[in-house]
Amino acid sequence: MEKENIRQFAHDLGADVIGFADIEDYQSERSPDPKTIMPNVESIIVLGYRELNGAVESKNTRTSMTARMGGMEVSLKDSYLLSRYVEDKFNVRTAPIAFSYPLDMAGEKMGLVGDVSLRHAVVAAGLGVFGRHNLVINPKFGTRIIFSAVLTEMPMVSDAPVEEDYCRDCDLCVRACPANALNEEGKTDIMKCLGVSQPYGIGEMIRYARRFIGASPNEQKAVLKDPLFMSLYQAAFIGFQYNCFRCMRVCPACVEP
Ligand code: B12
Repeated sequence: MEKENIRQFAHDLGADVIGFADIEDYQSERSPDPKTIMPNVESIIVLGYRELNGAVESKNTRTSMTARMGGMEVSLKDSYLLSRYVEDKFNVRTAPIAFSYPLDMAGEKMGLVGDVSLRHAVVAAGLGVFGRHNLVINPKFGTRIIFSAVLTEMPMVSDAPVEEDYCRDCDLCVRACPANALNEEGKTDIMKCLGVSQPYGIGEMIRYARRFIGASPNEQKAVLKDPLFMSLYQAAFIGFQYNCFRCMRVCPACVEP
């Protein structure tokens, strides 16, 4: 009854798929204990948003990223509104979980481990299974789906897990990865992935700053005219931008031809 009520609300907001997990079923070794986020957390509501096929298939990655930014914005707003709804209607505490950032930048995590691992939450909430690309595959939208979530103090039984292994072991993702980041099964080589997927991230910013600081005033003028500077400048106000969607794009699982 409660689940159906919440499902309807989230669906009306714009989520494509909605799942529930008892917090005991959420197991993610490298992620923090959810009780450090909300001490009496009992369940997690997971919301999924399909990617737009035209955008994810586009070789123009700005177009893919534009659609992604739309998905991120909707998911942020929805998880916030759903959190408010559940707090008000059921008189329990809730907390929305970030799509991606803010991330813990301190210590070993260095912005590479979310406060909640959405993929592990997706599996626990019966919305998908891990594939060879280390992403999750949803039975309806395949790999072309992104997620957000809400932690709640409301006890919930987990939705039935996805039993079928939708990964076809075709290795298309492995071969399509321009960074060779998926060569080892069950592990993404993060640094290799980052080098291609976030070319205007912190790594490039540090390299650029070093080049600039060490240069003469004349060389500095030239360095400022480098299109790389303009891209870094743009990234500084747009935020994280992905420049690669290939593992999502090539995965044939559950995608209509
Ligand atoms: C940090 C991060 C990254 C980092 C590091 C990735 C990593 N190794 O975790 C970088 C920048 C490299 C990255 C890249 C990408 N990311 Co990212 N990322 C995140 C983020 C913010 C945190 C992930 C995290 O906490 N990882 C640390 C822990 C949990 O990972 P782990 O325990 O080591 O698990 C890893 C392996 O052990 C393995 N694994 C674990 N259990 C199992 C079980 C089985 C059976 C198998 C086979 C594998 C496996 O998979 C994991 C990946 O390496 C999440 C959002 C979130 N809060 O969850 C998005 C998220 C995982 N990213 C996402 C996406 C889409 C991408 C990219 C496609 C980029 C893009 N264009 O969007 C690539 C894909 C790279 C790839 N194929 O692995 C989506 C995934 C959607 C989906 N359908 O699965 C998420 C969930 C964002 C979202 N809100 O939807 N990402």
